Amino acid sequence: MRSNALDDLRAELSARKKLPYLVLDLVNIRYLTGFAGSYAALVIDHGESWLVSDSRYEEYARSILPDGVRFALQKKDLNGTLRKLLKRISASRLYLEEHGLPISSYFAMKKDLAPVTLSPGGDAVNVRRMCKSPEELQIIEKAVALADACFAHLCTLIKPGVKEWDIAIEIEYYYRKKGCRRSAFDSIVAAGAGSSMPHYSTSMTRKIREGEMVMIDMGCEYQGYNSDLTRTVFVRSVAPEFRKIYGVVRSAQEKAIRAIRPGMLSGAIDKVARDAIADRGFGWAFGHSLGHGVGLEVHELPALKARGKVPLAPNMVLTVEPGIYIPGKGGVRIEDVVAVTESGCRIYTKSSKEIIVL
Ligand SMILES: [Mn+2]
Repeated sequence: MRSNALDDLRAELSARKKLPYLVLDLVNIRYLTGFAGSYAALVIDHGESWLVSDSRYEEYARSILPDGVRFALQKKDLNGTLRKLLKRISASRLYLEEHGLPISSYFAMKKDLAPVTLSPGGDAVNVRRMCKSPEELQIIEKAVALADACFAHLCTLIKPGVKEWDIAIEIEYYYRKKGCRRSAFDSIVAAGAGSSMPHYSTSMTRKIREGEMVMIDMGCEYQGYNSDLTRTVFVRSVAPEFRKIYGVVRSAQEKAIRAIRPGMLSGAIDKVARDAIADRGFGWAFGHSLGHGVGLEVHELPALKARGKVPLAPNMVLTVEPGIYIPGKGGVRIEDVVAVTESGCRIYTKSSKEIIVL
């Protein structure tokens, strides 16, 4: 939860005449209120806000909700509770955070809340979440440090004969042992040719062999915030082709990081890395976007993608993760997390980008 986030959002929505506003995205509700349960809706209005949830969460919600947010117990269904609330504040219109609302729920809501009109409310919370508070930055930096420490630990375990799956399990164990509730996503441990698939599914049986690369993409969720780290290491030796590819990826990644500063468009950063890779003849082998925001979600706004139109701003936290993938042979990806500063960016990730041979 970010303190003041709800007040700041309310002021923005009020200025844009978008109150009352309904938030259904649970991550956004957590950001605004601290509520971390699995079922809730949040109605934001001028004076007060209401968190709607059911009896499973009543005691918990009442104990953590900040001033200005009241608890509304849903006895039957959400729409019935919303109807009562909207009547109480004499609302004739409700603005919706549209993303993630199933079409079926939308039609049911439209019918059940009539004559209240439903209107698109835009994506105000996700947009606000792009720029982190000092407290959020601190937690993310710690989450990144845990990923770095985990990677250093893995480097002591990777050797010929070890299964991808064993490394993946070690990642889970390490993070939980260090106080993380979970890893940020299913860790990717891809040995040899499997590493040519950017989102390879870690094998339970595949053993790491001498002369292969191992691509590891993993992150943790620490105090609600995520990290994301990719390194590609080599086992015993490095094939000349992949030594070259590693150099191309690394220099593209470092160029993109050097280009990050407030005012640059997200798409322009993507282009720096994409052009650097294309100039070396590997443009065809880098298909995904360069990176993404990281915070309460491991993938959030802004997307560092081709033609991305988001101007970077201080305190955005981004991944920078170009890769080159050669089908049937293998791939290299290098990913750091950086925070945009007033004049450039700070690299949170400390793991080495030199070629690592284990
Ligand atoms: Mn990533």
